[in-house]
Amino acid sequence: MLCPICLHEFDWSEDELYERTPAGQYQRLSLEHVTGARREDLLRAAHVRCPAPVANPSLEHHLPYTYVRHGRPLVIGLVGGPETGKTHLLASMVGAIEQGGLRPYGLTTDAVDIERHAEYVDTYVNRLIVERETLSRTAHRATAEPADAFLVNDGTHTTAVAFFDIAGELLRSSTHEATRFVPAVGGLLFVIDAAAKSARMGDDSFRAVLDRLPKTGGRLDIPAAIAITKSDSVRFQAPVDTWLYADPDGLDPAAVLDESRDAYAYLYRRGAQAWLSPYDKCRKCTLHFVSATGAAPAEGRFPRGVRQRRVLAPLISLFAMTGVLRGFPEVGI
Ligand SMILES: Nc1nc2c(ncn2[C@@H]2O[C@H](COP(=O)(O)OP(=O)(O)OP(=O)(O)O)[C@@H](O)[C@H]2O)c(=O)[nH]1
Ligand SMILES: [Mg+2]
Ligand SMILES: [Zn+2]
Repeated sequence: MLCPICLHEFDWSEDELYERTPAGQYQRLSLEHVTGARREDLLRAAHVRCPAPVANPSLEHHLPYTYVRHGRPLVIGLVGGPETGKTHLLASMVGAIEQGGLRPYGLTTDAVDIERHAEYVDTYVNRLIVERETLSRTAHRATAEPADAFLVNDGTHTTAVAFFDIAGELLRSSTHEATRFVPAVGGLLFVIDAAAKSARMGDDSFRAVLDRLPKTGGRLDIPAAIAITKSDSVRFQAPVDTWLYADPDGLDPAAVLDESRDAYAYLYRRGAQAWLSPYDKCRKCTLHFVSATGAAPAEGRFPRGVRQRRVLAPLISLFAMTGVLRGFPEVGI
């Protein structure tokens, strides 16, 4: 197993499981003589301790058993500069998943860690979608843990998928502790702010992350999707309007290719070639117009409600390129 928090590789066994107490501590969980539904129920909330040596007990960490049980997880990293819209995009994507947005693709989901997922939904998704409030900039932390994680089942197999979303400034560094998940990523979600003024400069976080990952023949084998978010702010420009209001159901590789081509041309025309570096560097990369909120906030709120557009398209594309979603023709250009 690969620990997504510290990148330690370890073996684990079912005899050493932990449960979380209401106070947030971990204590040994004994499943001796526990069978049937009760056992399954306890297992769903059980944790495995990462055995990596730590300098300080506060750095000790546990991973949900459901996360390690399904083989190697898919780690998806959101990459983009400060305030590009990463946190709103992830909250909006999780909101769309909660509303059954993956069902048309034959995918079902469960939380990896029920409590943590509930906490994420409460502090991010509900705040944005129910309370209609903007989310805060992501705090600088010394370590990174997944923001949220799901078990995704495509009808034949289950993959654990974990999302990392750290502050944009920290992504520029290749040594900061919070970026430790970078070498473990199996899918990259690059986020571009459609409303950004200075397109020519590109994005330091793209460069830092791309430089750090292994390449063969000068290119990366890690699939990438580029989400041009806040597309609502440029929605009257062709061809953004066509794609932003397109019918989102179903995965049509031809449509993915067409949208990628249009989005590439759109960025190119704006002189944003530097933003296209993920496309140049990754063997498989798709581009998408999305909007996490449907409109810009006014005084920290979305008074007319949050209407996300096409936020699951980049995710579906990543799922198809990484094999989480099988039974669909290859996508990726
Ligand atoms: N118009 C519009 N504004 C958005 C959208 N998504 C996010 N925003 C706004 O963009 C700003 C930054 O969004 P965040 O999600 O916090 O950006 P971030 O990339 O997580 O920023 P850091 O955490 O600092 O790296 C906020 O004021 C949001 O309200 C969108 O889809 N459309
Ligand atoms: Mg953020
Ligand atoms: Zn670890």
